[in-house]
Amino acid sequence: MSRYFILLTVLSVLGASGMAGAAGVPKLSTEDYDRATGIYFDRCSGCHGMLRKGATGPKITDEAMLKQSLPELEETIFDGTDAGMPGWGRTGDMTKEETALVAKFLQNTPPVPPEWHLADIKASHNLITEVSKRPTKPEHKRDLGNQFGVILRDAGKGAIIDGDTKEVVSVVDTGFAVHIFRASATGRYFYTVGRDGVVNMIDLFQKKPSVVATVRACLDARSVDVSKYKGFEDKYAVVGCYWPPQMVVLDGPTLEPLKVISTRSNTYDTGEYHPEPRVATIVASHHKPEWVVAVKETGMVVLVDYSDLENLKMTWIETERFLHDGGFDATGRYLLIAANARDQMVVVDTKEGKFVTKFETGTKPHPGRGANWVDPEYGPVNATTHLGEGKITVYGADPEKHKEHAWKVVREAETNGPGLFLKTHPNSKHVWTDATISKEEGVNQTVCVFNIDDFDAGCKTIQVADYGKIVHFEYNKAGDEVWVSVWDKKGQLVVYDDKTLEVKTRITGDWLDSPTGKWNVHNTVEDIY
Ligand code: DHE
Repeated sequence: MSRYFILLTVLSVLGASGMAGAAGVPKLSTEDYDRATGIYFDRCSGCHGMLRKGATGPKITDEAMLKQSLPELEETIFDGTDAGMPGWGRTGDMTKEETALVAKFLQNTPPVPPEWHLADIKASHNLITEVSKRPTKPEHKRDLGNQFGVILRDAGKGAIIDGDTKEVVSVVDTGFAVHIFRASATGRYFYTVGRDGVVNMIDLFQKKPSVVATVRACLDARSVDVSKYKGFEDKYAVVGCYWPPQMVVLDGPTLEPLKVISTRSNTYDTGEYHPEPRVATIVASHHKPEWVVAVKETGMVVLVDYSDLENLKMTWIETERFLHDGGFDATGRYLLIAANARDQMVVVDTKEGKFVTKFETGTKPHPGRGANWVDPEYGPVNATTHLGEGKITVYGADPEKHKEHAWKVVREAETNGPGLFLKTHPNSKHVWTDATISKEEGVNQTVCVFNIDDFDAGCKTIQVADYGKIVHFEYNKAGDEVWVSVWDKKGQLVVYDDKTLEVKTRITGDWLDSPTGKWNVHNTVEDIY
C-alpha cells in the first residue's frame, strides 16, 4: 500500500476550506494545497500533528502561523531550528519552491483526515497463509533468538538477517516507511508497522520467512506490540495509531481485527478536549496481561488489561505532555518515557498502576527504548539522549536498593551531538549513542561510546561512514556485537565487536536501501536494552 494511496484517501475528504484565500491568507490552488498536504504528511505531521496542534514540535495552526511572515516561515522550514527541527531545505528533502509552498499551506486551515473504522480495517485484512498451512516447527537450523529484523525504510521493505552468519535470509514487502518491528512473545513472528498504518506479520519458522498476514489498522501509525503475559503468548497484537487517534487490537496469529479503542479524551492538566491524542510508545507488561500505552497529546499512560476484551479495564495514569518514546527499567516494573516537549522523563510503576515521578533531563529527551546498566557508584541506572542537544543524562533506576539515587539525575555527559538513540546490553561494558540530527558537517556520520566503568572519561568517537546518517543500535543475542545503520540509499549495517569497538563486518548490497531500526528477536522479546 503506497503513501500515495494514503494521501488520496486523505485528500478525497478535503473540503474547500483553506483554499479560498480569506483576508491575509495566501491563496493556493487545489492542486498546490493537495501537494502541500502530502509534503506536510511526509515531513511535518509526525512532530506537529495532522491538525497541527503541536506535540514534539510546537503548535502551528493557521492562526499561529499568520502571526509570522511568509519569509520567516520559509526560513524556518528551510534551515530548521536549534530545538531539534530538521532544516528540510538544508538536508535536501525539500526544494526552495516546496518550502515556500509549505509556508503558505501553514497559513491555510489544515484538512481534517477521515476516520478509519473497524469495517475499514476488516476490509483491509488479508490472511495470506492460514495458520494450519504454516510450519509447526522451524524449517531451518538458525537460532530463532538471534534473527534480526531490519527496516529498509524508503524501499517499503524489511529484511530478516541471521545474526550468526549475517546471511540475508529474506527481504519482504512491508509497505511505506515501516517504523518499528516487534517480536511475538515466543519469538516466532515479527510484526511490523508503518507510517501507512499497515501491519505485517512475518513467520520466522519458515525456511524463507514471508508475510503471512497483513492489515491496515490506521491511516498513520508508529507502534505495535504483542501480548507477552503467561497464557497469552502470541494471542494478541495491538497497534498504536497516530491517525485516527486509536488503538486497534488484533488476533495475534491471523491479524484479524478484534477491537478499536479511541484515545480521544482530555488533557491530563488543563482538562481540554483533544481531538488528536496519538499513540506513541506501547510496551507489553511481562507481569500482568496489560499493554502500557503512552498517549502523546493528553499526557496519559493507559494500562490496557487484555484479559477480557469485552469487559475492558483501562487505568488512565496522568503523567506529562507530550509523551513520545521509552521502555522498561531492567526489572520490567517501571516504564520510563520521555515527555519530550517538556524536557522531562516520566516514571510509571506498572505493578502498582501508578504515576511515580517526573524529572528534567535536557532539551527534548529521546531515549528510544532507553538503556539499563549497573553504574559502579549509583547502582542500576537508565539513560536518555536528546533531540535538542548532544547530551546523555543518566538517572538512578532502583528504588528498592538504591533509593537515594532513584529517579534522580546522577550523571550527565556530552555526546557528539543531538541524537535519537542509545543502547547497551547486560553483557556489555559500553553505552552507544548516535548524533543523527546534528547539523554540524559530518558529525551525524559518527557515534560515541561510553565505558560504563569509566564514564567520566567521556565517550570515544567512532567514524562509522563518510556518507549518509548513522542511526540506531541493536545488540546480538549474546550481547557482544552491536549493529549500526548507515541510513542512505546505499545503506550499510556495520557490525562492531562490542569489546574492542572494531568493525567485525559491513553488511552491504543493492537490497540494503535506507536501513533505520533493527531488532534482535531475543532482546526484543525480553525487553533487553
Ligand atoms: Fe520514530 C520509535 C515516533 C521520527 C526511527 N518513533 C518511535 C516511537 C514513536 C516514534 C512513537 C516509539 C514506538 C514504540 O516504542 O512503540 N518517530 C516518531 C515520530 O513521530 C517522528 C518524530 C516523526 C515521524 O513523522 O515519524 C519519528 N523515527 C523517526 C525518524 O526520523 C527515524 C529515525 C526514521 C523513520 O523511520 O522515520 C525514526 N523511531 C525510529 C526507530 C524507533 C522509533 C528506529 C524504534 C526504537 C527502538 O529501539 O525500538
